[in-house]
Amino acid sequence: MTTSKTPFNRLLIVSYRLPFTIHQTPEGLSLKQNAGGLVSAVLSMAERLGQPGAPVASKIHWVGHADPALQSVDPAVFENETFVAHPVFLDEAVNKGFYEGFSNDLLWPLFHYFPSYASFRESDFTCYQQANARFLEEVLALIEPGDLVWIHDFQLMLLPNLVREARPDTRIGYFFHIPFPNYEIIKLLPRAWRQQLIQGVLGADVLGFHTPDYVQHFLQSVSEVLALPIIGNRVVFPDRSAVVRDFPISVDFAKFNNSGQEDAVVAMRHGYLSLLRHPKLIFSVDRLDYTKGITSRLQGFERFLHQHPEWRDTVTFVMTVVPSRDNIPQYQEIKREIEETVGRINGLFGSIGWRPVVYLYSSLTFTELLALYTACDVALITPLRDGMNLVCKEFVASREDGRGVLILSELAGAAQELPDALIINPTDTQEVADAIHKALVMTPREQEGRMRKMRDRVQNYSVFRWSHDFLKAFDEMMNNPLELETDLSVPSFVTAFADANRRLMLVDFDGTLAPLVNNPADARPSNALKTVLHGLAEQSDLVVISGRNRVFLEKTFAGIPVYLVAEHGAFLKKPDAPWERLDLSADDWQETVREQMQAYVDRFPGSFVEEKETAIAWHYRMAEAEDIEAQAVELAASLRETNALVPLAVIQGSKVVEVKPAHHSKGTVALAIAEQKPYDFIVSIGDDTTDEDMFRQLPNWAYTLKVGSGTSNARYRLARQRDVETLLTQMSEAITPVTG
Ligand code: GDG
Repeated sequence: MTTSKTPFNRLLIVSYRLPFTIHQTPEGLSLKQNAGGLVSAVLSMAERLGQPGAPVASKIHWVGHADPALQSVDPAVFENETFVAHPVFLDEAVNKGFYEGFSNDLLWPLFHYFPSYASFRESDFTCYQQANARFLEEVLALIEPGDLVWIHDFQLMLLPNLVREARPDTRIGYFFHIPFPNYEIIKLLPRAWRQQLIQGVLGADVLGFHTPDYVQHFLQSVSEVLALPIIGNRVVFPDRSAVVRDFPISVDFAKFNNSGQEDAVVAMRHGYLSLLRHPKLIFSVDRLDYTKGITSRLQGFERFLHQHPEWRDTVTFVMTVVPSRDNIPQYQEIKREIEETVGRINGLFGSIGWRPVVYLYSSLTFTELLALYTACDVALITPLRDGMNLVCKEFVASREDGRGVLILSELAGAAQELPDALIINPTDTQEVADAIHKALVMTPREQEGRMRKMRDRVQNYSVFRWSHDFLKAFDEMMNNPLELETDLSVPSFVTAFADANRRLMLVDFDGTLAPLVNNPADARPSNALKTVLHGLAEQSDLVVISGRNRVFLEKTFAGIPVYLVAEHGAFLKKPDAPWERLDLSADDWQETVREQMQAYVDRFPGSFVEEKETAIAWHYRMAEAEDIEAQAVELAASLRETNALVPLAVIQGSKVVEVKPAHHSKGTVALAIAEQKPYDFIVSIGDDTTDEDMFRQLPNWAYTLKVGSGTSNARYRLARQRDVETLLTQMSEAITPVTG
């Protein structure tokens, strides 16, 4: 793994919980860090900074809520060799409304798609604001220039922006550990709350979610709730931008991989296996929560026992539920439901010598957990919704023997990374029953094949990769600012162009080579410009890179030896060669997209649908409705929901909303062309959001020119379309030998 330049001096972590406990030792009270994945990841960052044993100033600072009983403890106790803990003491009533109320009783159920469990209380929101403000006080008390503040999770959604407002120059990261739901769910929040929450997290420079789906959902909410421009994966503000990306969290692979053979774990494993005395063992462990799908998991197991009597007396399901929030009625209710279901299954199927479900309502030690991960034949992990789910990754990492089968819910974020698990829908008890059967009869060879792929994934994307990638995103952002450096110094640019040996020019069509016009069919480069292009194309590789279709481009540039790229990178035509199709995507999505766009044509006279070979576009330059831009945003948002076999990109250009397969773009083609030859001069010019992909993907040293106003990934700006013509003319003159 390469280590990039660290863009900060000290690291300040902020999370609701402090991952420490205060222990009584013979020398007095001392701070002990818990063994969670986040702590391991942060410790590895400490190593990266070369920090252990370093002076106090470079220790990692961790701000989090602590029990008010610790208020009287000497502050020196909150420090060990690596960490300084900064306890935030909250007023009891504020903490109740903030944590139990707004966080656990509203955001948790809502963001896990349980809206009927959500309680909307204004007083809770007030407490949430007050608590976030208290965390801010603590952060401000210790922040220094050059610090990076990394804020975690849904309890602290307002904090990034509070820090941004108080200290605008601070580098701020934010990571969201639970699912980010689609906009229909966010819409259930009162308008002011949703605005503050989204605005709140956008105070960060880098925002991380577990999966690409959550990122898309978040960006959709940003455009719906705040109508902010989004370029690529950045939300753009007038003075800065925020990068939004997926960073799948993981576990410390080596720790789990190595622990299975520790003496204590081996002894415990043997103890369990001799105690259970049944050949097959299924295992699950969860915190008590309605999102975990514990009852439907039991129902799946019950169905399996019904349908497969031959397995009775042979398989035991050890189901551990870790006590949690059981003072809340909903949690008491699911606990009762679980216990009833366990009782029913054991009563129906059990015998004197066999208890089908061994149910434990308690937490396990790490040794017990490892002994069960490594003893079981099947891990049955079936949440109804889970941001990521670390248990399944821990199970996989523990199986150094390469055996064992993972049954995993498709509604856990981890399912996107572990397709070699038996993926099930947790509400489908038949599917669960079938998967249990399939797992129990799976050959060792198949188990090993599946396990090897899953282990490779978890090993390659461990929690260290997660934290490393997150920090790297800051470096990348700092190295690629969105703000344009300067206006172009034309003489030095033209000289560099003329002096180069191998030149590449990538030029957009509409709004760049030709002015924007009401009817796209009327857009034409002038004859003078065509002559200039001809001259340029003879002495450089000139690529016209456009969203237009093949026929239009070929007709417009007939007789000029240019490269043509049509439909945003779907087709490429080299001079004197036939068209190549670069995109080979399925087109199952076209029908529904066409229908939705047609509905907008019916509503907004003057607008029309353009059918391309690989894309469909709704043009509304001629539509007169006053709120047409808002309507376009709405259409784009609903198009983003389209189900398709391939990922789709919904592009909002200048008076056009276009849908195309995501994996080709002007950027991918521009880069591919740029890498074909050892060019020593590259210029790309464009005016539209689709050109941003091109600006972003080309090498840093390329000249990237944005035409017109607005933020951009480009380095330079040309004020108007007609400046392009002037510039190209000067470039052409600089390389044309003077005759006569
Ligand atoms: C949030 C998101 C996301 C559980 N029981 C015992 C025990 N555990 C440990 C497991 C695992 C962790 O707790 C639970 O993993 P989750 O993935 O559910 O993590 P949470 O922090 O609860 O949840 C979740 C996660 O954040 C990370 O971003 O994956 O989706 O909800 O490490 O091993 N450990 C021991 N005894 C137990 O009884 N020792």
